[in-house]
This record gives sequence, C-alpha cells and structure tokens, in this order.
Amino acid sequence: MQLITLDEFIAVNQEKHKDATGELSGLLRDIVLACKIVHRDLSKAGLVDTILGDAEKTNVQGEEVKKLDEFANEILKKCLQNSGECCGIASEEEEDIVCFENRKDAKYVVLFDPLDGSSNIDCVAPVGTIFSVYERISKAGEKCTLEDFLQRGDKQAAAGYVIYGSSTVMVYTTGQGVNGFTLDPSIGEFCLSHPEMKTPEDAKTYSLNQGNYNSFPDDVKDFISHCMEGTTRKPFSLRYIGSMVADFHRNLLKGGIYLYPSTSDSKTGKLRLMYECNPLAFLQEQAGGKATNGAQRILEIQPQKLHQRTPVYIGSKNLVEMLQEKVSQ
Ligand code: P6P
Repeated sequence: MQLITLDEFIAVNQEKHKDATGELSGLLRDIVLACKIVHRDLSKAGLVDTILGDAEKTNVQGEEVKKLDEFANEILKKCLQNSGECCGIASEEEEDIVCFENRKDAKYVVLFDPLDGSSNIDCVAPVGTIFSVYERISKAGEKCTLEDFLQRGDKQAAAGYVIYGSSTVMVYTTGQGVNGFTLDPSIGEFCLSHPEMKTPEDAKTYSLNQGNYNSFPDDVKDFISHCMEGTTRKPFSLRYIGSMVADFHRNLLKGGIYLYPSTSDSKTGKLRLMYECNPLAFLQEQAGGKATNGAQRILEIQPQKLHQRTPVYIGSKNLVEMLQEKVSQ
C-alpha cells in the first residue's frame, strides 16, 4: 500500500469538498498533534511515577482521576486553544464548558474523553481518546455557549478516536466514510492503514460486563441467552476489555456488538452521550453498523445535560437489529 500520511489524506479529502475552507482540516491536525503527545507520554507511563497512579482527585463523574487523565485533558485543551479553529471545549474531566476567550471567532467546538478506559493504564491494557466536533450555532465573535455543545449527534461535523494499544491507531469520519491511520513512531506520522472501514453485518462476538447480568433488563438477558445458546450451534464469544474504545475498535474491524445497558448502579447507563456514545455512533453508522439506546438511534437523542449518560448497544447491523427486536417486544 502506498504510504499516505494523515496530513496528505486530509488535504486530498478537503479538495473533494468544494466549500471546504481548511478550518476542519486544521482542527483535525491539532487534535492529532495532541494525541501524538499523549501517545509519547503513555508509552513511558510505567517508568515515570509523576504521571502514573492516582491523582488523588475525582472528576465530575465522581471517578478516580489518574494523572494521565489530567495530563491528556490539559494537552488536548492547549492544542485546541492554540488551534485557532476551536472556540471552546467540553471534556469528561471538566465540570463545565471551557470557552477560549481569544478564539471567539472560531467556527468549531470539540467535546472529548481525553483518556477513556484509563483505569486500565496500570495493567497496560488499551486506552483511547475520543473526540466529537460540531460547528458552533452561537454567533461568531461571541463566547461559545452550552447550546453549541448540546447538539444532537447527527449534527456532528467530525468524530473519531485514537486507540493507544499494541499500536496507536487514529480512526475518524467527517461523514464521508471511516478511515484508519496507524502511527509510525519512526517518522512521527499517522499513515493510512485501514481505508474505507466497514463493519461486517453479522458476527459472533458480544462485549459487555456480564457481572451486571442480574440487573440487566429482561430483553437484554434474552439477547445474552441467545448469544450463549450452544445446543443448536456454537455460542458467541464474549470479549470485554473494560475499555470501550478497544472493544469498539475490535468490533468495528471484525464485527460484534458492545452493550452497556442500564444497571442497578447506573439507572441511565454508564457511558456518556456527548463524548463517548455520539462520536462512536457516528463512526459506527458510517461503517455500516448501528447504535441505539434501546429505544432510538443514539444520534437522534436530544441532549439535555453535558455529562448525561445513556444505555448503548452499538456494532454490527444485524446484531443491533436482533437486540432491538427483543427490546421492542
Ligand atoms: P465497567 C471505562 O471506565 C468505561 O467508561 C468504558 O471504557 C468501559 O467499556 C466501561 O466503562 C467499563 O465499565 O462497569 O464494566 O467496569
């Protein structure tokens, strides 16, 4: 495969959009720069105790903040403030939106989970940065507003993630399909490695925390029984890494379904709508799969709160439809 860097790919794709002004391309480049810096520091996490381990803090979710969470959050904020294309951000690690006073004319807002699955860092399991980009709806020249961020997922201008695993891969969409790029550390460039990604419509892999089984809704229990049914055929394989980006990436490539239903601890589900479920749902639909909260498309949910959670069922088209049939019965 000819070596095509992410920069070259963005430039070529920008030319396909006649009205493209280069602002979104510039924004994507700045997000990628931040993730390259996160990658650099993650790879030495085990050695540098100043960034490993708990930050003795909890975030707005009441979850323990690992120092790398904070580090990734600061890096993304800095790169986006310097970007010039972003007038403000929202983050899992920030209680409220952060408006960039010196960027009131910028066109985009970005929401992100700086390091999803960070509880896995100490055990060297994959973690990821997830991002979601919207055009602002407030007037240029003024501070961004909460309404700029609380837009439905089907209004996203771009979405993607970077997974830091056995290799570091960036996957994104601007609504024209999904493409993946693998970081070549020897040249410091993401290179096209997964062109035009499509999720197989059928698969035999399901991904969820089965430990919560007793608190799942009955229709989800029925679906799990179907997956485990081994009399008439081979049962499905259960694969669950505890890092949504990693489970999502495997299913995106090979097919499968990721489920995080409501549970007794998380009545409205655990995963966040704005900076986890919406960006991954945009990618999943662009790759031919589906994403629902059991009642409606994730991308059609009208957000009410920045950090709101939602049940999520996302992956291969036929598996999500099978689940929806059970949920709607
Ligand atoms: P549980 C990580 O905290 C996360 O947000 C997702 O990345 C992951 O899939 C899920 O939560 C794991 O949650 O309840 O199974 O530990």
